[in-house]
Order: sequence, then structure tokens, then C-alpha cells
Amino acid sequence: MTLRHRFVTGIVLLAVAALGSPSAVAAPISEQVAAGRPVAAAALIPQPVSQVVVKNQTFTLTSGSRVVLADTAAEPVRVAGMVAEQLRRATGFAVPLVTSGAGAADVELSTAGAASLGAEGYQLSAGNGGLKITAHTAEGLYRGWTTLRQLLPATIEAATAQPGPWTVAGTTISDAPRYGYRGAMLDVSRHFFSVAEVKRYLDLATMYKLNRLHLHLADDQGWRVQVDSWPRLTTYGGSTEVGGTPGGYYTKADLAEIVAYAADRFITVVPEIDTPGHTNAALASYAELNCDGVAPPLYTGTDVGFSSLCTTKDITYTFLDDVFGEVAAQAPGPLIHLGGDEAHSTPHEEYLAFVPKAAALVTKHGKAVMGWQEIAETPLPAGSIAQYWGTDDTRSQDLARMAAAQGATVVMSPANRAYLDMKYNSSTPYCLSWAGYVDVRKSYSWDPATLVPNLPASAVAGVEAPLWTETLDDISKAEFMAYPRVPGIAELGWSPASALGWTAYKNRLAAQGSRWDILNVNFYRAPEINWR
Ligand code: TNX
Repeated sequence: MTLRHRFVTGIVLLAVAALGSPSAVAAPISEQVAAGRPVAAAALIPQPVSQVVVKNQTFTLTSGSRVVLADTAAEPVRVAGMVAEQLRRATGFAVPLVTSGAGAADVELSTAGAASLGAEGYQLSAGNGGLKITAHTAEGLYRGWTTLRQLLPATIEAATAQPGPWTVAGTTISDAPRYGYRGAMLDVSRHFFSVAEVKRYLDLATMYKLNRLHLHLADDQGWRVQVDSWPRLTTYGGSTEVGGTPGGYYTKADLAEIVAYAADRFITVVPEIDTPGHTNAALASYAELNCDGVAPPLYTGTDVGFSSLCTTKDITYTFLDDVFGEVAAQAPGPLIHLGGDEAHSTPHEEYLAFVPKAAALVTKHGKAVMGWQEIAETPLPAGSIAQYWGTDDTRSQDLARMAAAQGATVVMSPANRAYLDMKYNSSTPYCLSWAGYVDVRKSYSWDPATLVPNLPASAVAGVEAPLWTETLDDISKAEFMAYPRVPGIAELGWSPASALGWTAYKNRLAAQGSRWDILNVNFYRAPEINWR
């Protein structure tokens, strides 16, 4: 610890003593300042585990500011480079990256934090003596940096130099996530999205500390990932999309670019190949995958549940072995999502036999299995994740409990809350309403740990916000559905239950609008939010 930080820490000693470990929760800012002059607390999403105002202190970036990092390992240096680059772009200052000598105008990054911070935890202090982010890993530094972006004026998001001043109110933050899985899903099958559009989706998701991008890569309307051993999947099966417009697919180089861009932001890609239903694009591409040996035409409508792989043919498993093998090689993360939802055209007994065979092919290629909640009815390999997409119905709740009973964990994507393709209300233009309207408040107001009665809290791996794209043919429409709801799901995944609450949240959310304006995000200006 430098002298400077001893000074800053001394000032906030009382506050820090109240914090203790990163899992401790301080009194809400409003209570801490109620007795004195109100201090504007930075409106952060997700709400940190603890955030304490350091009264009468500020930190200000100046033309002499530097990013200071003593660690010379590649990953922390890369993160520090990203920090310096964004600070340079928006401030116009030189912001050199140096290894020592942190002063009052500098942003110091340190990986000397305790292992107890975990991979994603960090501490941040800002005051007259300087600004410091401490973590145990490069990932923790990066999460702390996303907090610093929100502490700085919204113009820090700008692509060109802005006037400032670049002041941060004195604060001490101690933070770590509630859940390890905090995802966004993008359906690139119903409508195809370019590499640049997916990067844009990642840029926004990372602002709220999401750490998984689930790509729904294959469905009835299009196959979007290159598989060399079955080339017609993409050249034919990927040629269209909903509405009959040209589709597209990711070459291996394209997917590698997405995976690397995500990894640079500490986001792991979870590739999904939906099976045994939602497979018309594959069935149209290869006649031999059909029980009757006849390939159906390509499909550009929006029905679900009409297609099935032929689960009784050996070639189906050769196909999946090849596909999972090539997809596993393209996605370095630990999971492959095998779908498993809405297999209405697969005889149920066949479905029950199919899923364990498909799951074994996933594990054969070194990956753990993720699948929609229906897979919980079958025996699952160790380490599997079932994705809940229920609407408070008892069948879905049973499936979540069945997953937990066999040792699997559950990612919560309740369709009537977390589905980004549910209309906000009857007058918003795009998307569906089969799970009801989901306004911003409804999307936010639930607890992943208690949503499914009698599901052990330890069985919940996290949350995910899926965006199905039957009606979304460009990324700005996707953004309209995702924002402002993504930050709420992200907060449910990150912040402790005690920090959740609509009244405070909606005020914090209001502050994000100016950032999205600068980033040209086509967000829905939900009337229940008092946008600034
Ligand atoms: C159900 S939810 C689906 C998707 C649709 C979505 C539309 C789930 C696992 N499957 O195939 O796109 O509804 O909201």
C-alpha cells in the first residue's frame, strides 16, 4: 500500500471497518448521509456489495493522469491498456501506462488483492489521494474498470475527446458477484447478426458485468456455424432467415473473432446447437438426417415444434459427434448448449433416450452440458446446467427441481421476466407476448434464489436474458428490446439480494440513459423511468 492510499484509507477507516469482507453489506448510501449534507452517490448498476461515500473528497483525471500498474503479466497489462485507451479517447489526455509512482491524479491498478476477492471481485477507492482498483486477477481489474466507467461522467463513453471535468466523488467500493453465470443470449438463427453487430451487443453487455454470451447458433430458420465435415449446413442451411431474406453464417475465422472479442472482455461464449427439435435447417441440408430420407424445404416462418432429428438413426449421432466436435474446437469455454426445448415432434420416449446420448457426445469432446429445462427429465452428466424458461408454471418448476435433485445447476431465464423478446406493453412495436408483457419493473422484480419454490439456493448457477429474434431484423431493434432491461437482469445476477429494490434501482437506471445516448443505443425510453 502506498502512502497515498494509507492516507485515503485512513480517512475512510470507519467506513471500511464497517465493510469487512467483500461479502459484507454496508448501510445504504442514503442512510449513511442522512444525518449530514446529502452527497451524490454514484448511480451504479449492478449495485456493488458495498459503496461508501467519502465525504468532501474527490478524484479528478487531469492532463497529467497516468494508468499505473506494477504487474507486468500479459493479462493485467492488456486490461490496463484497455483502461488507458478509453480514458485517452474520451478525455484527449495522453494517459501513459507506467509501472510505478501512483499520484493523486493517477488511476492505479493492482493485482495484489487477496485471493478471497475471487476471480471477479475488486475494491475501488477514489479520493483526494488518487484512484485505485485492487483485484486478485486481471478479470477482477476489468470488473472494477466497468465500475469506474460509471463513476466518471457519461461522456467517458464518447468516441472523441470531451471537455470534462473528469471528477469522481470520493468513494470506497468493495464488490464481488452473487452468481458465477450472468448471461445474455442472442438468437442469430431466426435473424442473422454480423460479427460487428455481435461485438456491439458484447460492448453493451460488458458495461453491466455480464460474463456469458450464449449464441443460439442453429434453429429451424438457419444454421449459423461452419462445420467442415457437413458443409451444406451453412452453405444451404444458413442461406435464409425469417421472412426469406438472405441469412448468413459465421466462418471459423468469424466465430474466432467473436470468441476473442468476448474473451478480451471476460465474457465466455456458450454455443448452442438446438436438438432434437428446432432442426429444420439441418434436416433441409441433409436428407439422410430425416427418418423418411426426404429433405424438407428451408423454413422462413416463425412456428416452433415441427421439426426433429431422426433419433433412431445411427447417422444422427455421427452427425452430432462431428458437429459438437467442431463446435467444441471453436469455443474454448467449458459448456456446449444442446438445446432440448420444445421437441414436440419427437416421440417422448425417443426424446428421453436421445438427450443422454447427445449429452455423452458433448462430454466426449471435453465440454459440460447445458440445455433448456426439458433436459432435466433425463439423466444428465455431472456438471450439467438446465436453463429454466418457465412462467411460474408448476411443470417448469418441477423440471428445475428435477435438475437440482440430480446434481445439476439451474440458470434462471423466466420467460415472463427475463425474456427480452416479450413486448414491454401493448404499444411497443416488436416481438411477442406469449409469456405476457414484461415492463422494466417486472423484468427486474424477482430473486433468482427464490423464484422456484423449494429449489435449493445452492442449485442456482445464475441468470440469463435471452433475446429471440423472430421479429428483429437489425441490431437497433434488438437494442430496443434489450435496453433498458439487460441491466436489471445483470444486477439480479451480480448484486446481493439485500441490495435489490425497484425504487432505488429505477433511479440508478435513469442515469444510464445519457450513456446510451452517447453510444447511440436505440433504447426504449420506458415511461416508468425518469430519464435524465
Ligand atoms: C420459445 S423458450 C422458444 C424459442 C422461441 C421463443 C420465443 C425456448 C427454449 N424456445 O424457440 O424463439 O419461445 O419467445
